[in-house]
Amino acid sequence: MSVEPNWIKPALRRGETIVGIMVSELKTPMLGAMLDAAGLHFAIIDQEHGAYGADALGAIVAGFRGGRCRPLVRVPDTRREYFLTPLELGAAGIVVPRVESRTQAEEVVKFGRYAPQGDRGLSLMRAHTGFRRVDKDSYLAKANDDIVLIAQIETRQAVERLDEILSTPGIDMAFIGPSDLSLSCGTSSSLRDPAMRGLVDTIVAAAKRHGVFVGIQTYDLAIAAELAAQGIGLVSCNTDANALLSTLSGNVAELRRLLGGRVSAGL
Ligand code: 3PY
Ligand code: MG
Repeated sequence: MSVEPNWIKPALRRGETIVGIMVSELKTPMLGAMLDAAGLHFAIIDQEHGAYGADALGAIVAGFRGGRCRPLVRVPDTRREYFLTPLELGAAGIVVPRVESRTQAEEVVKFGRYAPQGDRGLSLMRAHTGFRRVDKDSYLAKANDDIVLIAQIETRQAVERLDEILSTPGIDMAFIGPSDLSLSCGTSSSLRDPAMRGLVDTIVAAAKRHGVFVGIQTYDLAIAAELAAQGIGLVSCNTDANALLSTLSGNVAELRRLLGGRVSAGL
């Protein structure tokens, strides 16, 4: 938890859909304010595929303070130090790629929650407490409740072990990564493909069995709406790179349609 209100799990419990973006390229500290102004509910700042070191992450996460849009951080791997820095910078949750076993899911909880649920290291007067003197016991209990711990389900092995992963106490959400899942399972990555939809259905059913939320990454808004109706509460509906490229290439195409050959073909 940061001292910022972490309203993600309460909204999901009310059955609301929360909408956000995966950010892997942009590094401006204004990002949080921009995404908040766009009406997004969360951003996943991606340290798996994106090149964000601790310094860049610190500036970016700080830029979300005061808004409703909440910063989640996708860490590169399941390691203690990868969790500690984003959480103490004030991340509202941690997304862990390629969770494939009970042991790994237990490590996610160990690194992401304070004792007794986990074994997160303690340092209180930092960004996650707003540098305030907090009452330790109530802060730790609230942080343990508020932080969203998200296990990515994106390999065949993870699908085969859904029950052991999603029954791990302290895991809040299964996040479906269609790209890696398709590669691992030999299907299309399109959520319109029946084989991929079958995998999604299997994951959603397991999540329901174990009372955990489900999230997904997709650009396909019609499918996102279908999946939301099916119970997928967290939808990451774009990436920073795609949002820029699709808008700008569309602008060029539209001007070419309006102006024809007057728009330069380049060198
Ligand atoms: C995937 O599709 O593999 C993801 O990790 C989503 O970002
Ligand atoms: Mg992936």
